[in-house]
Amino acid sequence: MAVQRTFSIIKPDAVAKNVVGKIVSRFESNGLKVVASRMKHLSRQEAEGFYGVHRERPFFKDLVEFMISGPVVLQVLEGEDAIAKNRALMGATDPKKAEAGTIRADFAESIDANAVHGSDAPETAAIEIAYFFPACEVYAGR
Ligand code: RTP
Ligand code: MG
Repeated sequence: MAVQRTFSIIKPDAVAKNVVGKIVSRFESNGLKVVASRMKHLSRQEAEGFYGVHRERPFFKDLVEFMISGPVVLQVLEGEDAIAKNRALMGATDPKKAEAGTIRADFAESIDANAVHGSDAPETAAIEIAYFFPACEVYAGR
């Protein structure tokens, strides 16, 4: 498997619970390296644009409201098989269904307040990274 980059958001619930370091530590101890990082309180427009693929879904409005309810941590993670690896570390979307030991099982409250976002494919990772980080703010991991 090749080295990949994936886009991560530590969502407002996890920032409010003060578990940013614990979550980043899971990335780092599983072979993912932080190569870009910024804290930001998203505007409504930014959140709607980011989650544009979900615009027609019934949960879209709640999702946007939640994502702008407080600051988030935006990061690019780099490593072997980074996209699938991050998804595995995150666990299922609904924390009640997330495997024990995953980030969502350990830190998420609900399907809305579910602690983290991670890209689901190489194409979306590239789009999501570029949405928040100019290339000059993403640093080589090795
Ligand atoms: P994410 O994009 O945040 O990494 O999560 P995901 O791939 O596991 O889930 P996705 O289907 O992309 O949905 C994006 C976010 O929308 C919220 N959601 N709510 N109430 C619902 O049925 C529902 N379904 C999804 C979640 O916060 C999910 O992370
Ligand atoms: Mg998704």
